[in-house]
Amino acid sequence: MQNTELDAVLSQTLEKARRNILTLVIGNKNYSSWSMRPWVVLTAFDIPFQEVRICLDQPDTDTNIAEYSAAGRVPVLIDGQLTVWDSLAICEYLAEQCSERALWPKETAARAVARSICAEMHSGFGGLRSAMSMDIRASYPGRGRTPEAQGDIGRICEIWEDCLSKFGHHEFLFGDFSIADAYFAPVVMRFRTYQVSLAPALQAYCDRVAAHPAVASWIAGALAETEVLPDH
Ligand SMILES: N[C@@H](CCC(=O)N[C@@H](CS)C(=O)NCC(=O)O)C(=O)O
Repeated sequence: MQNTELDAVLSQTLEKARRNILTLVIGNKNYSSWSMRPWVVLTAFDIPFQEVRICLDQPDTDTNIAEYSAAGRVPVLIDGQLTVWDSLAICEYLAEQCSERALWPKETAARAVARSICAEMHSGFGGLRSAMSMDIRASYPGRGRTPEAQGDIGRICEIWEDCLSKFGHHEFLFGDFSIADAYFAPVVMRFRTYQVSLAPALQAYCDRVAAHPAVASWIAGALAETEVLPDH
Protein backbone atom coordinates (compact mmCIF):
# COMPACT_ATOMS: atom_id res chain seq x y z
CA MET A 1 0.00 0.00 0.00
CA GLN A 2 1.29 3.47 -0.92
CA ASN A 3 1.89 6.06 1.79
CA THR A 4 -1.05 8.23 0.68
CA GLU A 5 -3.43 5.23 0.71
CA LEU A 6 -2.12 4.27 4.13
CA ASP A 7 -2.70 7.80 5.39
CA ALA A 8 -6.27 7.76 4.08
CA VAL A 9 -7.01 4.39 5.73
CA LEU A 10 -5.46 5.61 8.97
CA SER A 11 -7.43 8.84 9.03
CA GLN A 12 -10.68 6.95 8.22
CA THR A 13 -9.95 4.54 11.08
CA LEU A 14 -9.19 7.39 13.45
CA GLU A 15 -12.35 9.23 12.40
CA LYS A 16 -14.41 6.07 12.95
CA ALA A 17 -12.80 5.52 16.36
CA ARG A 18 -13.45 9.17 17.25
CA ARG A 19 -17.11 8.91 16.22
CA ASN A 20 -17.57 5.63 18.12
CA ILE A 21 -15.95 6.68 21.34
CA LEU A 22 -18.27 7.51 24.20
CA THR A 23 -18.30 11.09 25.44
CA LEU A 24 -19.07 11.90 29.06
CA VAL A 25 -19.97 15.51 29.79
CA ILE A 26 -19.12 16.37 33.39
CA GLY A 27 -18.87 19.33 35.74
CA ASN A 28 -15.90 20.37 37.86
CA LYS A 29 -14.18 17.34 39.36
CA ASN A 30 -13.83 19.10 42.70
CA TYR A 31 -17.55 19.76 43.04
CA SER A 32 -19.68 17.64 40.75
CA SER A 33 -20.58 14.56 42.75
CA TRP A 34 -23.09 13.35 40.15
CA SER A 35 -20.47 13.54 37.41
CA MET A 36 -18.01 11.60 39.52
CA ARG A 37 -20.16 8.47 39.61
CA PRO A 38 -20.31 7.47 35.90
CA TRP A 39 -16.77 8.82 35.30
CA VAL A 40 -15.45 6.46 37.99
CA VAL A 41 -17.48 3.56 36.52
CA LEU A 42 -16.11 4.17 33.00
CA THR A 43 -12.57 4.45 34.32
CA ALA A 44 -12.75 1.53 36.77
CA PHE A 45 -14.02 -0.80 34.04
CA ASP A 46 -11.58 0.42 31.36
CA ILE A 47 -14.37 1.57 29.04
CA PRO A 48 -12.81 4.00 26.54
CA PHE A 49 -14.34 7.47 26.64
CA GLN A 50 -13.50 11.10 26.20
CA GLU A 51 -14.56 13.71 28.71
CA VAL A 52 -15.95 17.16 28.11
CA ARG A 53 -15.73 19.28 31.23
CA ILE A 54 -18.10 22.20 31.74
CA CYS A 55 -17.35 24.61 34.56
CA LEU A 56 -20.44 24.97 36.78
CA ASP A 57 -21.84 28.24 38.17
CA GLN A 58 -20.64 30.41 35.27
CA PRO A 59 -22.76 32.79 33.16
CA ASP A 60 -22.44 30.39 30.18
CA THR A 61 -22.90 27.12 32.12
CA ASP A 62 -26.55 26.62 31.12
CA THR A 63 -25.83 27.35 27.45
CA ASN A 64 -22.88 24.98 27.45
CA ILE A 65 -24.84 22.15 29.06
CA ALA A 66 -27.79 22.80 26.70
CA GLU A 67 -25.51 21.88 23.77
CA TYR A 68 -25.55 18.31 25.09
CA SER A 69 -28.79 17.87 27.02
CA ALA A 70 -32.11 19.66 27.33
CA ALA A 71 -32.29 18.46 30.95
CA GLY A 72 -29.73 21.14 31.84
CA ARG A 73 -27.70 18.91 34.15
CA VAL A 74 -24.44 17.01 34.00
CA PRO A 75 -23.43 14.21 33.68
CA VAL A 76 -24.50 13.42 30.11
CA LEU A 77 -23.30 10.45 28.08
CA ILE A 78 -23.18 10.68 24.29
CA ASP A 79 -22.96 7.43 22.35
CA GLY A 80 -23.14 8.29 18.65
CA GLN A 81 -26.66 9.60 18.03
CA LEU A 82 -27.82 8.60 21.49
CA THR A 83 -27.86 10.93 24.49
CA VAL A 84 -28.25 9.44 27.97
CA TRP A 85 -28.58 11.81 30.91
CA ASP A 86 -28.76 11.39 34.67
CA SER A 87 -26.05 9.47 36.51
CA LEU A 88 -28.14 6.41 37.31
CA ALA A 89 -29.48 6.01 33.76
CA ILE A 90 -25.91 6.34 32.46
CA CYS A 91 -24.63 3.65 34.83
CA GLU A 92 -27.49 1.33 33.83
CA TYR A 93 -26.76 1.94 30.14
CA LEU A 94 -23.07 1.18 30.64
CA ALA A 95 -23.91 -2.02 32.55
CA GLU A 96 -26.14 -3.12 29.67
CA GLN A 97 -23.59 -2.24 27.00
CA CYS A 98 -20.77 -4.03 28.83
CA SER A 99 -22.75 -7.03 30.04
CA GLU A 100 -19.65 -9.25 29.89
CA ARG A 101 -18.20 -7.18 32.76
CA ALA A 102 -19.78 -7.14 36.23
CA LEU A 103 -20.59 -3.45 36.61
CA TRP A 104 -23.41 -4.61 38.89
CA PRO A 105 -22.83 -7.60 41.19
CA LYS A 106 -23.37 -10.91 39.35
CA GLU A 107 -25.56 -12.57 41.96
CA THR A 108 -29.29 -11.67 41.78
CA ALA A 109 -29.88 -10.78 45.46
CA ALA A 110 -26.65 -8.78 45.69
CA ARG A 111 -27.56 -6.96 42.46
CA ALA A 112 -31.04 -6.11 43.77
CA VAL A 113 -29.58 -4.68 46.99
CA ALA A 114 -26.89 -2.78 45.03
CA ARG A 115 -29.63 -1.21 42.89
CA SER A 116 -31.65 -0.39 46.01
CA ILE A 117 -28.82 1.46 47.74
CA CYS A 118 -27.96 3.38 44.56
CA ALA A 119 -31.62 4.35 44.15
CA GLU A 120 -31.70 5.41 47.82
CA MET A 121 -28.61 7.55 47.27
CA HIS A 122 -30.02 8.97 44.04
CA SER A 123 -33.32 10.04 45.60
CA GLY A 124 -32.30 10.83 49.16
CA PHE A 125 -29.66 12.04 51.59
CA GLY A 126 -30.64 15.66 51.05
CA GLY A 127 -29.43 16.54 54.58
CA LEU A 128 -25.90 15.39 53.82
CA ARG A 129 -25.95 16.88 50.35
CA SER A 130 -26.97 20.36 51.43
CA ALA A 131 -24.92 20.67 54.64
CA MET A 132 -21.80 18.85 53.45
CA SER A 133 -21.48 19.44 49.72
CA MET A 134 -18.62 17.78 47.86
CA ASP A 135 -15.44 19.89 47.87
CA ILE A 136 -12.56 17.46 47.44
CA ARG A 137 -9.76 20.02 47.80
CA ALA A 138 -11.11 21.49 51.04
CA SER A 139 -10.83 20.47 54.67
CA TYR A 140 -13.73 21.42 56.94
CA PRO A 141 -13.34 19.26 60.06
CA GLY A 142 -16.59 18.99 62.01
CA ARG A 143 -18.60 21.35 59.79
CA GLY A 144 -22.09 20.66 58.49
CA ARG A 145 -23.32 18.36 61.24
CA THR A 146 -26.98 19.35 61.06
CA PRO A 147 -29.42 16.86 62.58
CA GLU A 148 -30.48 15.91 59.03
CA ALA A 149 -26.87 15.35 57.94
CA GLN A 150 -26.19 13.30 61.08
CA GLY A 151 -29.24 11.17 60.30
CA ASP A 152 -27.97 10.60 56.76
CA ILE A 153 -24.48 9.70 58.02
CA GLY A 154 -26.05 7.13 60.37
CA ARG A 155 -28.08 5.58 57.55
CA ILE A 156 -25.02 5.43 55.25
CA CYS A 157 -22.99 3.67 57.96
CA GLU A 158 -25.83 1.17 58.38
CA ILE A 159 -25.90 0.49 54.61
CA TRP A 160 -22.12 0.05 54.41
CA GLU A 161 -21.94 -2.24 57.46
CA ASP A 162 -24.76 -4.37 56.11
CA CYS A 163 -23.37 -4.70 52.57
CA LEU A 164 -19.76 -5.21 53.62
CA SER A 165 -20.67 -8.01 56.01
CA LYS A 166 -23.40 -9.71 53.94
CA PHE A 167 -22.04 -9.38 50.41
CA GLY A 168 -18.72 -7.57 50.41
CA HIS A 169 -16.45 -10.00 52.26
CA HIS A 170 -15.13 -6.80 53.89
CA GLU A 171 -13.64 -5.59 50.59
CA PHE A 172 -15.91 -3.37 48.48
CA LEU A 173 -19.69 -3.22 49.14
CA PHE A 174 -20.37 -6.28 47.00
CA GLY A 175 -16.88 -7.82 46.96
CA ASP A 176 -15.44 -6.53 43.70
CA PHE A 177 -15.66 -2.80 42.93
CA SER A 178 -19.06 -2.09 41.33
CA ILE A 179 -21.42 0.75 40.42
CA ALA A 180 -22.51 0.74 44.09
CA ASP A 181 -19.01 1.77 45.25
CA ALA A 182 -18.84 4.44 42.53
CA TYR A 183 -22.21 5.69 43.72
CA PHE A 184 -20.93 6.11 47.27
CA ALA A 185 -17.49 7.45 46.27
CA PRO A 186 -18.67 11.11 46.56
CA VAL A 187 -19.83 10.30 50.10
CA VAL A 188 -16.33 9.03 50.86
CA MET A 189 -15.02 12.36 49.53
CA ARG A 190 -17.39 14.25 51.85
CA PHE A 191 -16.42 12.14 54.86
CA ARG A 192 -12.77 13.01 54.17
CA THR A 193 -13.40 16.74 53.69
CA TYR A 194 -15.62 17.08 56.77
CA GLN A 195 -13.63 14.49 58.76
CA VAL A 196 -16.50 12.29 59.82
CA SER A 197 -15.25 9.78 62.37
CA LEU A 198 -16.19 6.23 61.49
CA ALA A 199 -15.87 2.74 62.94
CA PRO A 200 -12.50 1.22 61.90
CA ALA A 201 -14.07 -1.19 59.36
CA LEU A 202 -15.92 1.67 57.65
CA GLN A 203 -12.88 3.93 57.69
CA ALA A 204 -10.93 1.08 56.06
CA TYR A 205 -13.66 0.83 53.40
CA CYS A 206 -13.37 4.59 52.74
CA ASP A 207 -9.60 4.26 52.43
CA ARG A 208 -9.98 1.40 49.93
CA VAL A 209 -12.44 3.44 47.85
CA ALA A 210 -10.19 6.53 47.86
CA ALA A 211 -7.19 4.38 46.87
CA HIS A 212 -9.01 2.66 43.99
CA PRO A 213 -7.17 3.78 40.82
CA ALA A 214 -10.32 5.20 39.20
CA VAL A 215 -11.24 7.21 42.30
CA ALA A 216 -7.62 8.29 42.85
CA SER A 217 -7.52 9.50 39.25
CA TRP A 218 -10.69 11.61 39.76
CA ILE A 219 -9.21 13.05 42.99
CA ALA A 220 -6.00 13.96 41.11
CA GLY A 221 -8.15 15.76 38.53
CA ALA A 222 -9.98 17.66 41.29
CA LEU A 223 -6.70 18.68 42.90
CA ALA A 224 -5.44 19.99 39.56
CA GLU A 225 -8.46 22.27 39.11
CA THR A 226 -8.25 25.87 40.23
CA GLU A 227 -11.83 27.17 40.04
CA VAL A 228 -13.44 28.12 43.31
CA LEU A 229 -17.25 28.01 43.29
CA PRO A 230 -18.45 29.39 46.62
CA ASP A 231 -22.14 28.87 45.82
CA HIS A 232 -21.89 25.28 44.76
N1 LIG B 1 -30.17 13.48 39.23
C1 LIG B 1 -29.11 14.05 38.42
C2 LIG B 1 -28.51 15.25 39.14
C3 LIG B 1 -27.52 15.99 38.27
C4 LIG B 1 -27.11 17.34 38.86
O1 LIG B 1 -27.81 17.90 39.71
N2 LIG B 1 -25.99 17.88 38.35
C5 LIG B 1 -25.52 19.17 38.75
C6 LIG B 1 -24.00 19.17 38.97
S1 LIG B 1 -23.47 18.02 40.19
C7 LIG B 1 -25.74 20.14 37.60
O2 LIG B 1 -25.67 19.77 36.46
N3 LIG B 1 -26.02 21.41 37.89
C8 LIG B 1 -26.21 22.37 36.84
C9 LIG B 1 -25.76 23.72 37.20
O3 LIG B 1 -25.12 23.85 38.26
O4 LIG B 1 -26.01 24.62 36.40
C10 LIG B 1 -28.07 12.95 38.14
O5 LIG B 1 -28.06 11.96 38.87
O6 LIG B 1 -27.33 13.06 37.16
